[in-house]
Amino acid sequence: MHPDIAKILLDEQTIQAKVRELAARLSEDYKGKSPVLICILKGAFMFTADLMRQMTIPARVDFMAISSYGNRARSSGVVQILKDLDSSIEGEHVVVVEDIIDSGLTLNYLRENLLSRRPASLRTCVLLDKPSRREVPYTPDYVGFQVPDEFVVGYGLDYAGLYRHLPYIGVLKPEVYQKHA
Ligand code: PRP
Ligand code: 7HP
Repeated sequence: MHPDIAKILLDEQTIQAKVRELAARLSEDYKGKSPVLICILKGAFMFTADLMRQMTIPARVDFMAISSYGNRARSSGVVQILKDLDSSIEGEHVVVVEDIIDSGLTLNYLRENLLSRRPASLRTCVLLDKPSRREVPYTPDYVGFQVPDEFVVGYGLDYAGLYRHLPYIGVLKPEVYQKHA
């Protein structure tokens, strides 16, 4: 285990089993269609890659990068698009892929933004859900795991840009935060 990690919440095997399960559900639900997976950078890159690899239907992938809001913007729910999709999603079946939903502000904004582009359908697939942190109501269509209100890293999720490479999801030791505070 990485020395900065206090405990492992979800080990590699558990994550990969859930990814296979979600991929199977998506492959069944979108049978006969070719959905577009929209990977929200950076956190969702690993989940999206593993998910797509386990799907048994043809799918395309596109990427968006969203600014992380400061405290002031957080209350207004305003998010900024740093990198937009390369292609139009008009008439497409869209699945937004996220590593985590916390306040719900990011996905709430994205839903409105993407719906205005008139996709045939729009659903959301998140690996982790922290329902206790929600500031705006949002229920993702596909959820891997519900997690408690602890700051987690690994499998794409970062603290200060680090720990994304870990194959498991864990809770950081408090002294790591204190060092950066
Ligand atoms: C994280 C995560 C979601 C968002 C969820 O992104 O990937 O996009 O926060 O939080 P919310 O539900 O409170 O809006 P982050 O800003 O950490 O950027 P990153 O993916 O580049 O690490
Ligand atoms: C964003 C985020 N990034 C990493 N770990 C968490 O627990 C997080 N919540 N919201």
